[in-house]
Amino acid sequence: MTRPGRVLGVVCAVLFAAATFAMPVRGEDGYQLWLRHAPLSEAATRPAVTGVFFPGGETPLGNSAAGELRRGLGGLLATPVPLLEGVEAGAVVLATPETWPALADLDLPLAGLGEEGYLLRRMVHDGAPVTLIAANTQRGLLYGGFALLRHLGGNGALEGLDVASAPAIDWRVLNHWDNLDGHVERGYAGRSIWDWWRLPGQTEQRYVDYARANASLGINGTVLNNVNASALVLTERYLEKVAAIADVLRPWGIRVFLSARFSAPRDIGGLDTADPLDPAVRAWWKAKADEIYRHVPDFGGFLVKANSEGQPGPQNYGRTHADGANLLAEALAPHGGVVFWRAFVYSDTDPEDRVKQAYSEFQPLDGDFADNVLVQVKNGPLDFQPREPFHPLFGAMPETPLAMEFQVTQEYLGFSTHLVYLGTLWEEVLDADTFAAGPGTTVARVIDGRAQGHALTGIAGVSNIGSDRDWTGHPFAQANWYAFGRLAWDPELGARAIAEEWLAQTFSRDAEFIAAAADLMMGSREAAVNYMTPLGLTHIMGTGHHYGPAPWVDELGRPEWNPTYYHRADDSAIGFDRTASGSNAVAQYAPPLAERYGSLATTPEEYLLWFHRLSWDQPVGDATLWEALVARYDLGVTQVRRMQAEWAKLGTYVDEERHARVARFLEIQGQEAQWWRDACLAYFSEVSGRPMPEGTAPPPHSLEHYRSLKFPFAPGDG
Ligand code: BDP
Repeated sequence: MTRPGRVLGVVCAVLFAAATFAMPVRGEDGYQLWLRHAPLSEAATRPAVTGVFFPGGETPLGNSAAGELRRGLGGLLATPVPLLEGVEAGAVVLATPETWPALADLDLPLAGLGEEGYLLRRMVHDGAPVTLIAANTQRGLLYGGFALLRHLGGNGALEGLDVASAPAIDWRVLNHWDNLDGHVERGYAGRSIWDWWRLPGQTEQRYVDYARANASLGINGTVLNNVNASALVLTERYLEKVAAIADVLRPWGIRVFLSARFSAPRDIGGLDTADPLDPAVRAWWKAKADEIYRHVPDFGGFLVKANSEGQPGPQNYGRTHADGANLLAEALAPHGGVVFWRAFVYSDTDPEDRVKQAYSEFQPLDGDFADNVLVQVKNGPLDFQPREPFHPLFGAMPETPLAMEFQVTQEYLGFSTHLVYLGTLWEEVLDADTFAAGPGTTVARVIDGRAQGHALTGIAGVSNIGSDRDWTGHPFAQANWYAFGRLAWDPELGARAIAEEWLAQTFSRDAEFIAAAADLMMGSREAAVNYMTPLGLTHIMGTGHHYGPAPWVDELGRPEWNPTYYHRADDSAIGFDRTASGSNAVAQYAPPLAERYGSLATTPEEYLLWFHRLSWDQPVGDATLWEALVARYDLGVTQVRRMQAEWAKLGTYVDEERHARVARFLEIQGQEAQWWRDACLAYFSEVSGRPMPEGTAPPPHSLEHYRSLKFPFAPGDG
């Protein structure tokens, strides 16, 4: 380096250090998500890293990997991290066997890591202590780099580092329910991040930062548009826009998918039918797929909602879901694309218990789907409720790869106003034992393909991302995006460990802070269940927008849209009998579970009213059912008050801006929890004819008051 260069370097380092050191004390707006890379506090204990050795060549993925690693390490170490010309003491080596032949001599277990896995290892090379990030591909290096940053960002040490990791599931995909006009169905964080109007000419830095955040978790696909799809997205004009987004996401390993409207051949193709067995329709989809791949050579494929809630589908022509899925699969197959075909169906003419319908329709089609089709199943048989048992299709279609669909956006869990950490909900589902291939056949093992030997695997999360500066509206809703990505990579990770990682990177690495804030997160979903739908109640929210309580609604056009359909409360009993004496939905589960849920004595309390219809006087623990219900609602409110008090104590660890924002949201959550409790108890007290138990507070308003509340501008409506 020449003298002026050296001086400039020193000045830059000082400025850089000053800027990054300043980060935690300044108010933060949350834009950086978990990628803040705030300086490790004790300079003396910072890992001795001198730079990044990246004998990579100039591939887009490799450049992303090396650039992001330098950026992240620079933040953590509060000093710029240079690219090195060779291996030296303190180097982080970022290499594949192709780019650095020395790897071959090291006898590393790379073979099992596939296309996406990575290895992190502390080692001595030619006498120099170095940190190795090794992978078979540049994509693996990208994920490995982020893994090292996550490790260090969570106070992890370099010494002794030895990690090998590969994703359990192939397709780890976000589903955006974003309309082409910018409205996000069930979106609570502003408008769509995709500015379809300005595309393709203008792309935004936000697209890059979106891609970085997803890549940091290993998310490798994104469906850009709503499942309630407009066929317009498949027209030339929009495909150019799609291609522009794909170009931005590609260097971060993310492939673009589209939701396809099944009637597109009619809507935009000039045909008079969309019958999947019609040769002209088949030819149209083939030509359309070819056209898409001309714009986006690595296009991922289609997501389809068909014959569900008014969407067109193969049944309009007397065909099956398999006929429909296979039509699109055939068009995509020559290009390597896949179809995610959703199983979220219930019919407007079928009087069968709604939670049974998807199984009844799809299970008989097992084995009929083409090889590049995944059937995408929501986590529970109803619809993303605060608590449901797992969907009985998991395990019941051994010949068909099933993809999991989780809802990251909090449609039924307080929008982005409530702090509800969903890691625990998803862990509960993934760990559930289906017994499909004997005990231990967890949902996780079904979707990662191990239980039934599937090579093609997938998991989808309905995104909670919007144009809000902090992406998700509530600072803690970022944790749900994060947890989805981490569980998609490894569905056997623990929700608490994920929460702790996220907290350390997002707020503070202080152990006391992490312990307290993780406690708060871990209890938050159960609190929401308690103040919304305890003891197995479900689907009692407001009509249309799904905001707030409305258990009284009974006049909607279709029976299964009404809360009264689900809770069935009258003056003698409450709950839905799904045992053999009722709808027998229990029979859709493997025998050990059918038996467990079929008997009141063995049904866990959290599913009581989901599976059983019970007298208000039914003993539950030491109380009657009515008393237990009131106690649960009260507990939910108390839990939120406790969350408020706990958060208030954590002010010293978090920048003022985000601390205050969370505190205000918790205040709203407390008011809304109280409202849920009061409105539901006012209603159930009236239908049951039971007074509030002694020692409990009567709802402050009449039932009429709660019924009269209207929310015409609630966000996210469909
Ligand atoms: C429901 C949502 C609706 C979605 C539907 C779906 O209310 O907006 O379109 O799920 O998943 O929960 O298709």
